[in-house]
Amino acid sequence: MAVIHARQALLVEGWAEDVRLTVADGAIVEIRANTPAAPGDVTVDTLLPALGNLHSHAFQRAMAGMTEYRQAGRDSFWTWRTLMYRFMDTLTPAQIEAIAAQVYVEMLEAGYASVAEFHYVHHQPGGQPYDDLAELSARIFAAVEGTGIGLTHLPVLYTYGGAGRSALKEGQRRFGNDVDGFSRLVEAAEAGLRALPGDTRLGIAPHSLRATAPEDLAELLARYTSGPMHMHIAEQPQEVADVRDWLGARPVEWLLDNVQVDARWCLIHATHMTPEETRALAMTKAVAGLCPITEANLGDGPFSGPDYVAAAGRFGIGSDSNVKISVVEELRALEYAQRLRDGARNVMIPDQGSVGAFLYTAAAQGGAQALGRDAGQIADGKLADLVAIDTNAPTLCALSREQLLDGLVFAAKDTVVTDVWSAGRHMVRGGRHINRDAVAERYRNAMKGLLRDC
Ligand code: NGQ
Ligand code: ZN
Repeated sequence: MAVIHARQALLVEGWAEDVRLTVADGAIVEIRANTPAAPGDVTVDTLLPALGNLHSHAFQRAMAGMTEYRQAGRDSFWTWRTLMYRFMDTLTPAQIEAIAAQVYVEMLEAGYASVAEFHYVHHQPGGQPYDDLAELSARIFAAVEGTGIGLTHLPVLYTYGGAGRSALKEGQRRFGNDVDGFSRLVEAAEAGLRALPGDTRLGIAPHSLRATAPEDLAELLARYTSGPMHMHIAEQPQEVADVRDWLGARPVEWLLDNVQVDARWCLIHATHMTPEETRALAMTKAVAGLCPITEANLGDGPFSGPDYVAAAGRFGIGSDSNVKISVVEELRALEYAQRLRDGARNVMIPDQGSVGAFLYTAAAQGGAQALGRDAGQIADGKLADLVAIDTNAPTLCALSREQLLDGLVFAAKDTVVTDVWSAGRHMVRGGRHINRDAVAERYRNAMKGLLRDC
């Protein structure tokens, strides 16, 4: 059992002062406001629910900064993807583990308590399965154990190279499974998952409409009837056109017409939607998995924010390619993309009010839903996914409580984060992950090996 004392905390009912919060078995078991700290309490300034990161491909972190060099001709999402495939193709299990550990340290230090790892590199270079089918899932689990982040593991079904059941291309062989092979892989991963803490979750991720097919998707949904279901959708105009040529409807339109999309679903990106698709998606109670930094980096486009939030659509944020891991910058980029497109301010909110508070609290709840985690709010019985920030920082010190989340989202640096707990595991203290140096050293060594080999 541990007790945290916060000068102020954002509870479900709103702000409270002098809050003593008791944590047992990873969950919040008691909250008392207007109560002074007792000896032995961990004392912090301002306590908030910590966000879940709803979309990550951990290994892509290691190529941050390597794809920003303009080649002859026009670079695009698709040329980036070719470079990513090439980079991915030499990664060893040990390198994947070292990279994931570094990524998870950075996520925790940024204020994420948990991550949905959208895991699609399954096989050896060339496509031969490892002796343990779930070898690379096991490497993710090892990184999770070493860093204390909460995991929703999402093994990915990736069967085809593109829309219309085309064969996997050269760079995609490490991803490939049919539905039966995929089920065996999930089974193998489940054994390893059971050794992780009780807040760990398993979900399923058909990669995208283009990497699967209608009959396979139906079979997948028949086999896995509960738990999170994540899929990339409508990220690029070319993908929208390819799916329309193949299935006769736009990706989001097709999915909503053919599959029971509900609150277990998280649709990643959902960038290119008509107003009708946007409203229809909002009605399903699924979460839109927005990854604004990556979407900007890859040239995807801005999300249809105004229509979606007006229809009470749920959303959360993900760091996707992990080119930059930052909660505050992710939320900032989401709102700024809307402002740049619309020539307006304070867009991503349905009514009047604090945009920062709306973005932060909506993303906390949407992220928790997408990860299948009973978290996202500070309340009795919820997982203790918590982040403490220092409101004495110059970027925040002049703000009233009502302005604080606006300051956090629009002005602050990640360095205002002092402490992070994931299901009660106190992994960040004084702004540093408790294993930061050892994990970074292992990462540097892994990168030296990687650069030698490729
Ligand atoms: C991914 N990236 O899963 O990492 C994809 C590219 C693919 C984004 N969708 C891989 N941003 O499409 O095969
Ligand atoms: Zn992705």
